[in-house]
Amino acid sequence: MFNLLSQKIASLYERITTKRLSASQIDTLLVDIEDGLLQADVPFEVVQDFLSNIRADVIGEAYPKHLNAQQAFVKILNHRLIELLKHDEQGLTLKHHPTKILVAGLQGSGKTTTIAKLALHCAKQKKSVLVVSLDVYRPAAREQLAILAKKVGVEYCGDLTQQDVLVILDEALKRSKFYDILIIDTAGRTQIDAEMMTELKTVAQHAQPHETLYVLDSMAGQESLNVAKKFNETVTISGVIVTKLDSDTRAGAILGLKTLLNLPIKFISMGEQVDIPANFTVFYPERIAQRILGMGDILSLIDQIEQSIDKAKAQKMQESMMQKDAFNFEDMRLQLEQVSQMLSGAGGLKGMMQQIPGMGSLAGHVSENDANKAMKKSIALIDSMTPKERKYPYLLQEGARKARISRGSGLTIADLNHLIKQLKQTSEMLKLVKNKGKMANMMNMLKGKMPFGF
Ligand SMILES: Nc1nc2c(ncn2[C@@H]2O[C@H](COP(=O)(O)OP(=O)(O)O)[C@@H](O)[C@H]2O)c(=O)[nH]1
Ligand SMILES: [Mg+2]
Repeated sequence: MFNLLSQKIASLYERITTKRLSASQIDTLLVDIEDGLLQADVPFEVVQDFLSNIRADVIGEAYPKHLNAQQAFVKILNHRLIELLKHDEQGLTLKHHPTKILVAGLQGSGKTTTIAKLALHCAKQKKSVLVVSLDVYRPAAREQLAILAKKVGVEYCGDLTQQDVLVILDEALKRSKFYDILIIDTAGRTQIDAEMMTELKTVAQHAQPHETLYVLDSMAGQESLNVAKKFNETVTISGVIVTKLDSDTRAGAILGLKTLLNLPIKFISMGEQVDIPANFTVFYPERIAQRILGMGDILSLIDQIEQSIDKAKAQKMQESMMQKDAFNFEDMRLQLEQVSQMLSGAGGLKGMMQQIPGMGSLAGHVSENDANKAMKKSIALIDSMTPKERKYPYLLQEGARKARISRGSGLTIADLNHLIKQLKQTSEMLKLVKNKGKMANMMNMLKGKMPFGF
């Protein structure tokens, strides 16, 4: 899947020869990306959104200045692709006992095959699994599941001659008390019909499933999104399993699941064999994005570059704190950057405070917003200073410099004075600690990452 798109992106990558991506350059690239996405069957609306985001990244703040133009191009694309695929909702909720999973979708989409794969996936996590099929309409549909269940070593439940769907379901619900998981297979039609939807709704009301998974055939194209929408209106879908990703199809429709339907993909499935674990895997947006981009080595190179930049910055800060008496605005800028990076990853300020022994109780008293604002203000002020001023804070005794900096940052002289005071306090605190020989201790405690004023 996505082979053509990957090839297209690779050829665009080759065409970037300048050091920097300009806005006009990106416009020509975007035309080709648009082509590639539409050819891959990505829905038009999704493509337009995607392109305008990429464009904004190239001309805006998000441009990765530490990378060359080729790398920046890959990084931006990768980030936006992941964003298209990543949903807050991930994985299965298996906390109930038994956890009831209802599986729905069109006929031939791969429901029965996928259920066997899912059952094996759960069994591998030491869960006992019971499966049942309510497809009483197609001859041998239930036998198919019974045979596949045996193949992957899980129980099949039910009398294969019973024709009443709710009787079969009731029996399965009763027996499921002895299992961790019950997976319910349902009947499908080649296209949606009212009768089938009514039955599905009744089944769902009766079974009260914890997860309702929709099986989406990646070969079905964009129409599959409309069908998913109809299913979602009938029984609330909690996740999607995308099947037949082994086939050479234009699987672009799956890029619309989150944006257009707000549905999370939970698993991807490939191959007809049910007992090969690699044929059924948890969905990782990063991996699919990488498959679309086809630029694994460049992405890991970018990773390495970014890690070494972070390391070098941390090293520099540590050295300057250990060796110099005075703490300057350069150091402060570095710390602020690290703190804000850390905050964005640690569940925000409160999340971070809760992880620090003794600070948990304070977490309730801080305002995330205020802290963010203060941090942004400080950074804006420091960015308006000349390199010399950042290095030698005593220069800021001059009124003209103060006026220029506050103007440049759009803030007031009072804001700047406040920042200077903070710098002095930190500097003094550091000297004090250092003199007492407790630097190592403090560094340990703060791990070089604590913001000022805490
Ligand atoms: N290549 C491929 N074939 C699949 C996959 N999943 C299911 N199939 C095939 O698709 C056909 C329909 O599958 P089935 O599970 O019976 O679909 P159902 O009608 O939704 O229950 C069968 O021939 C399966 O072997 C897959 O991921 N890849
Ligand atoms: Mg079936």
